[in-house]
Amino acid sequence: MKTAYLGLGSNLGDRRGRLVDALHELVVDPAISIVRGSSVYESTPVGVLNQPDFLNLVVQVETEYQPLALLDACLAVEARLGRERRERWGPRTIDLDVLAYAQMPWDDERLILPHPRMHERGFVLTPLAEIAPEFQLNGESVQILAARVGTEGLRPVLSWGELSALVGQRKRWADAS
Ligand code: GSY
Repeated sequence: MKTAYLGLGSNLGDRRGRLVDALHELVVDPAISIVRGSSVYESTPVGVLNQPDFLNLVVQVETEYQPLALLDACLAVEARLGRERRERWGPRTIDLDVLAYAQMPWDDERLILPHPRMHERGFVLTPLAEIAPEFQLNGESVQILAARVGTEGLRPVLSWGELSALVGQRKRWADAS
């Protein structure tokens, strides 16, 4: 089993509902266990600015998947949730990014680890610092990087406890139907 970090985001439609659905998909995957999650942050868009605000969070998972299989599992979740993305940096119903896989670097045409832009993104670093402040990225701790980038444009809107309760309800509903 390896520890990995996944970033989740949504800025189209029922954003919180899509995050709950995506986490439920991870929960029912026997090769993935969610160990902890951050609060959910509403965040102003980075990159293409003229799009709706995102909801973002980060989860720590234990997984039997190797990095590319974990990427495929994330892409499969996006596909099952009917991901819509009209342009590369534009709005999307659901986004699951593999941010890091243990301390293992990876670099091929499908996946670069750690995620090449995460060290400059507050919407990744602030939630990641909640759950893994000492995690090392390019020789610096997430806590230091998060403090440097700051929290401008980020508003905590839901705790991990509240979100995981919604995921539990979603699972009970799925199990009963
Ligand atoms: O892969 C990240 C998608 N994305 C986001 C995001 O998730 N949150 C914010 N705040 N801005 C973003 N820009 C892009 S692209």
